[in-house]
Amino acid sequence: MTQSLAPGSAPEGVAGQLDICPVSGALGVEVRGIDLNEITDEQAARIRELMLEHLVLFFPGQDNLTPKGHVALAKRFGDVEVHPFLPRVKEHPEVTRIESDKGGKADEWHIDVSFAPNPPVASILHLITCPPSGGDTMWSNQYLAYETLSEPFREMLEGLTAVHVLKLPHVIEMSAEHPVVRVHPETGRKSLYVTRMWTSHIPQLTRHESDAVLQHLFEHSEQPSFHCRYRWEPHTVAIWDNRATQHVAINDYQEYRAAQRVVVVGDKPSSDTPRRPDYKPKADERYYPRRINAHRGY
Ligand SMILES: O=C(O)CCC(=O)C(=O)O
Repeated sequence: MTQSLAPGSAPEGVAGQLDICPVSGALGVEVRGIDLNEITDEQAARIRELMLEHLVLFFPGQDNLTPKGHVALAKRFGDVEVHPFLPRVKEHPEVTRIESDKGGKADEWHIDVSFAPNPPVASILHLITCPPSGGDTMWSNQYLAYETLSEPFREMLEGLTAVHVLKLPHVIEMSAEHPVVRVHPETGRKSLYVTRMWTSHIPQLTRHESDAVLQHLFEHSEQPSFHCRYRWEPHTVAIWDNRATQHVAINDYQEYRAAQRVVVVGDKPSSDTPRRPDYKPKADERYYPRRINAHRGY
């Protein structure tokens, strides 16, 4: 399908035509006909619109994209931030380098940097080197995850929060509390906002309740009918909405794989219901210690 840019925007030849092809029924489109190294205001607006609609966009053939261009692209969508601990590209601290031979295999479902008070709104990943086979990445649509829960279960989740923790002993510790169901600030839609890699517990529940609810939400939100799976070619760029998706890099290869990522700074996730600010768990139901993710030490 070839779609023109936003109605009334620049004529063909100036802003050009975008060729858009769905990757799955749940989310994700491949977009061709644009050079991300230098985009116009109209193209930036159209990309944002497409991201809000499809949640993850793939741009193959971006061989020209330099680290400088990558940062400039991200700045079209907001401020960019330096990752708290991942390796950085020399002279471009905003560009995180993810290399398989240095442990850069994000092979558990996660939302980027959800342990921060203001997790990124969007992430932009540039695949530099791909293994000959394998190394795909999957995304899951968290609007669908929320909308397919039963109404009583959704009601139970409203107003609850979850704690997201990063704990690397002797390196860094960060944590943040966010709504379990967040309201997207641009679309107004609700999505599930818990993730296996970072979410430790729901502080308003007992340990057993929290473990059981989170286990169910992890399994529910990771199910294949909410996914797209992308087979990378070198110099494909992905842009995703980090507020309504989670993702996982499949660890099924031995060879070298490298990618570079820039994230766009976010706002504080919000919900449209009270967050039980006065709630105090009784001492004997206080959450401690947790079994889900116990291997991480939280
Ligand atoms: O390497 C990938 O495909 C995904 C990397 C990732 O999980 C991330 O950038 O957060």
